[in-house]
Amino acid sequence: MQRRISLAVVGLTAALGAALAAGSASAASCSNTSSGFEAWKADFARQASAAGVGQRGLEALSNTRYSQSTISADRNQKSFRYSLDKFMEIRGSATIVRQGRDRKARNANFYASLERAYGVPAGVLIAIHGMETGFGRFMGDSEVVSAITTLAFDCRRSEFFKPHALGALKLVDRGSITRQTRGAKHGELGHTQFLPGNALRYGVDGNGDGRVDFYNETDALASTANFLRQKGWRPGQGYQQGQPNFRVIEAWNAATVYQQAIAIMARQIDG
Ligand SMILES: [Ca+2]
Repeated sequence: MQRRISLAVVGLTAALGAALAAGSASAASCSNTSSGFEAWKADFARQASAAGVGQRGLEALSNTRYSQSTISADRNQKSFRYSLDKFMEIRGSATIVRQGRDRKARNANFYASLERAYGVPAGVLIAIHGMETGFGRFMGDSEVVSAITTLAFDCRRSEFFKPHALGALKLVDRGSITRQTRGAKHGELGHTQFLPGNALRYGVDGNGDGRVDFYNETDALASTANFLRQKGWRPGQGYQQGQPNFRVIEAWNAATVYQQAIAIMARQIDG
């Protein structure tokens, strides 16, 4: 009996030792500068592998560079301090609405097919597309995998960005992006600027070519509609403030003026 207890204690001690070793191995810490990025990457690679990231994703991770421009942009976010009117003016809402109506008229069947499939009307998708990238004209010039990995390493919002960094690596595995793919400063992808974790989760192959490509307009808009549907969009219900689908627009972007602007522009586009 004594002997068995001793063995149990030894076993427990060994388990504790292993747990402590694992704890220290996974504790490569975040930083507010580039210092320690390479050591953190090596540790994050182990976490990524355990989370199911494959060889291509891990290679992309090893090739990432600390993105100072992403951190500079992250330290200097200002646009949502504006009033709604000022925000809409600065973001060119009148132009988005005018061009958006034209896009809807020229591609009526396409937008109707998205509404049949996902229940989301054209105006909402077009307003988001216009607001995010000027209908695909400005999709960003930051390397997505480096940007999102840098944000996962940075201490300010590490826990928020880590799942998106893992998402980006899995998108590389799937062939949706490569390590050279460029997006916005926070790693947002393609026509409607999905964060990588959302791209992984909600992306759909809208044009049926076997690949989910957020730089293809059809795939990007179908994925956006799918995101909104999965977040609770109710077909046929209103999306202005106070109506059931406004809270789904809230799920797309956390900034109130952005949500209000989308609802207003979408109504003007939908007529
Ligand atoms: Ca596709």
